[in-house]
Amino acid sequence: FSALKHVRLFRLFAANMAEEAKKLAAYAAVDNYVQNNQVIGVGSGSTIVYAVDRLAERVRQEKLNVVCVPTSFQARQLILQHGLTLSDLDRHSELDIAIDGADEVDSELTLIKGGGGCLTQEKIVAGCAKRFVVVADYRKDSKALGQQWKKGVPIEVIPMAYVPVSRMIVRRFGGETVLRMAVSKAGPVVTDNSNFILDWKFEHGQNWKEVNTAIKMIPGVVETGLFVNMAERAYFGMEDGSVQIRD
Ligand code: ABF
Repeated sequence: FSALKHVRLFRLFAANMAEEAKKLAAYAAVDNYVQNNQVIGVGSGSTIVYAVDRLAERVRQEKLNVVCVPTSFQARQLILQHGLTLSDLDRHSELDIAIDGADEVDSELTLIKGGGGCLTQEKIVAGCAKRFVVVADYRKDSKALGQQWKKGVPIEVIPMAYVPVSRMIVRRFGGETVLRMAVSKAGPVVTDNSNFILDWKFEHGQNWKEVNTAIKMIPGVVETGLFVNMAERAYFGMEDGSVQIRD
């Protein structure tokens, strides 16, 4: 075996372990939170795919009557593909639960979200839910934000404002911002709401509540990927096959 093959095998092993962990967390959350006659907010990302799998399974097996409100185009597609009942905030503005992934979860259940670019709709849906639950693998668990997720806090901005918003954030809070580019590098990422995303690489030790409020006050900022005092619980799938709960 060459060293390269060892590295490849290890990466494959680690990726499989993370997928298994996502599934464990997602299944645990759906099994503990979902009940008949609920309106459920469906998050975005790769962990939520397992949650929707499990939700659809339970709906079929237990003949549950649930309605799903998506947080993104991806979530909408997932709901439709699984034959679940699709709704929206016009028809269901109060949700029983919302389940979503995260990029990082700190010890206080403050989250960084928006690595997938859907932070605004995710925050709106989570804000309409009586209970908001996070599903994640062990790599998202951290004591303080920035220890695990290195890409910074995503901030959705109105396109014409991305330069002044960027300047104001850096002047006030330090760090640096990067305009998120499409994989092709041909242009910026455009969100489901036709906006741009700035990834703010912050300095450690921020007061997230204050920072979130202050950034939201900057004209041109639509939303931040900081979720403060929103999640009531996080499920982490662990490397050893267990599930850890943080309340
Ligand atoms: C969304 O998907 C996010 O806000 C977060 O960026 C991401 C998590 O994705 P994954 O489950 O793929 O890690 O919920």
